[in-house]
Amino acid sequence: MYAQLVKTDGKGVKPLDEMTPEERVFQQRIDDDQKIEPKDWMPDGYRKNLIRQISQHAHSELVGQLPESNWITRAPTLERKAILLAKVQDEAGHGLYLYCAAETLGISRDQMFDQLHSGKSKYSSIFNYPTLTWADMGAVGWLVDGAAIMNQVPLQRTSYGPYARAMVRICKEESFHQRQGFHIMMKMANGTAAQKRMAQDALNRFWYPSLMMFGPSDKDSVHSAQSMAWKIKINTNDELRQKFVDQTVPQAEYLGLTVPDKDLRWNDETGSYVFTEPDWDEFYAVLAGNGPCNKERLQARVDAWNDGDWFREGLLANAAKRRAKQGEAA
Ligand code: FAQ
Repeated sequence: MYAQLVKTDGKGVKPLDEMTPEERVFQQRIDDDQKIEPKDWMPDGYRKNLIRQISQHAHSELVGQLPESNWITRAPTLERKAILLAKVQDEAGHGLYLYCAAETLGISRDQMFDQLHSGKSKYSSIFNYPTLTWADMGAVGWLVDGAAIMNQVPLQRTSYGPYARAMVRICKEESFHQRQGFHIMMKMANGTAAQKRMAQDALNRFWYPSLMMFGPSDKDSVHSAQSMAWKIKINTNDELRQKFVDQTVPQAEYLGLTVPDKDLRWNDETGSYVFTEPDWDEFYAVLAGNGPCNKERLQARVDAWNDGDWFREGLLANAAKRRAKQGEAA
């Protein structure tokens, strides 16, 4: 159904009758909901677009560990510490599945890290905001993982097999992450007056950055039309943002917290909430590297890479030794 919209050069729409025979067969496979696998023929644009999206997703998982790992040593109880530790480790695992999925498209892990460290490749804007209080751990789990799941559940049906399969396990784990965040919010919102204030403050600060996670509004989305034609994306940014608002507002009400949007209202006709859009100037400023924590986050990743240099060298030296020994034995 999307065949008429397909752009293969990333610049213009390529009508069906201008496609090469290979492109037509490929599009038909997508339209028939067949999975594309690493050794299958695929248009260059499909490969590039997938590498872009999957690697940015992988980077988000890695950078996404930073705001939460900041709180592991300060978690209020041993149980909370163990849960947070497990969650942060899960995010590292998600990064690894995603890097592996991207590698099947012909890019190396080193190249992807280089793109992250040089600023060529993005990671999710949300992780450029600070986590100031323990309630922020609740807000991150509830809202940030909640938004991540909203986006990632449909991605289990994405057209590229390795990406779709990685998403299955990731979604299961994200679901636990969302619940542990909501549980923290429940405790805080039903705690002392000071704890409730902290919970409200966390919601105030994380609400709009969470809405931004879904990307620019559809009219400004560069990749949506192409990505949806290829089923790299299943929904538009605005569709998912709306679903997230519709799901989350009643949860905030249940917590006794107020969504920081004075114009928020239910629309009986559409059966959904009318809400205020995020400040898109702020969104683009964060994307351009000018968010509250951009420099700190990227520096932490670059430092981790540089600090691990001796370890990578050791592994390579050991591998070379083993190969040499095997050569001698042969
Ligand atoms: N932040 O044309 P579109 C997580 C960029 S989940 C930064 O609409 P697209 C779990 C976009 O890349 C978070 N950049 O783009 C976790 C493009 O720039 P480019 C990660 C953004 O790709 C939870 C430009 O704007 N999830 O980490 C953002 O069709 C808790 C134009 O935008 C995923 O990556 C943004 N928010 O739609 C971990 C899910 N939005 O590449 C730890 C998979 C847009 O041309 C703790 N990705 N941009 O330079 C997607 O679904 C899509 O890539 C979107 C963006 C929806 C993110």
